[in-house]
Amino acid sequence: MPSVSAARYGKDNIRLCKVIRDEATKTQTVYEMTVCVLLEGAIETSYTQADNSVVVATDSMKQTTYIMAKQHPINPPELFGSILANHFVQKYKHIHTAHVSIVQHRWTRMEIEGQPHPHSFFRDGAEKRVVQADAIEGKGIEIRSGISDLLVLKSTGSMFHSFVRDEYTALPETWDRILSTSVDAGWKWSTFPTLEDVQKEVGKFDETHVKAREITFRLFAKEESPSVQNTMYKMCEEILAAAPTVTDVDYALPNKHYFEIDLSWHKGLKNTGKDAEVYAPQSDPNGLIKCTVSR
Ligand code: AZA
Repeated sequence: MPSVSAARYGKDNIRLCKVIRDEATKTQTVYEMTVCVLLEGAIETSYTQADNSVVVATDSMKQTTYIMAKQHPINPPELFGSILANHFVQKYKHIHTAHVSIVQHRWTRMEIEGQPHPHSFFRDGAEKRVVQADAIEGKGIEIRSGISDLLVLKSTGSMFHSFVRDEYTALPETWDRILSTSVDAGWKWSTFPTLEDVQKEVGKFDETHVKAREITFRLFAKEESPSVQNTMYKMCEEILAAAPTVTDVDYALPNKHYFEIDLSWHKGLKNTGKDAEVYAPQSDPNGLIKCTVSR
């Protein structure tokens, strides 16, 4: 007899924007995010017996997201994700876990004639702040904060040598290469027993986001990197040291290769090794290096 061994459902790609108006300073602030809500619980009969009495409609999840955004702060996204996830497990007896993921998009304030503009913003890159907040009945709220799509490149200060060399190896060793990646990093917080515990720690979320970004940039830029693996491990170590209530840090870094181009066939033109100036950026295939470092 088959049975449902795992099920969750919800609304994905809920887009919302909130404008905060500070009347005192006549300054406005804009937050934009894309939210996914997925619920788990005693919902098997909706699959096996067409029993919709256990189904909170995905449209209701979307409406709830708008209402919660109206009634509560949406920044930091860790807090908003926790409020929203907690709402679903508190409100519906048969819902035991609510998974909320948030992608916060950048709206950076314009500087006009040297002054921050009160209500105009621009998208300064594809980088996103991401949050996964899961409210689990009987356990609490689990949060992973992170950064995604942060594209970085250094034109020197990166090596890769002494790797396995055998009959399958074509890659030459290098002591000086371009290193480029799109940073996808995350840090998991020790479980918050209640929503109040998330609220108590609310200042930590922005602070740790800024620190993790600073650590990522600084180590990327300053390290004489022997490999992506080693550099990302050092980033994880520093984030763990900087944030005592973070239990695990993870990175996923694609290695966006820039190949040297041998132009010696053309009148002996030198463009490799120390003479390399013109490179061929590769879109695929790419290396993909991942790790999780736990306290
Ligand atoms: N790590 C690197 O930093 N560069 C590489 C790898 C690797 O595992 N493989 N090819 N190039």
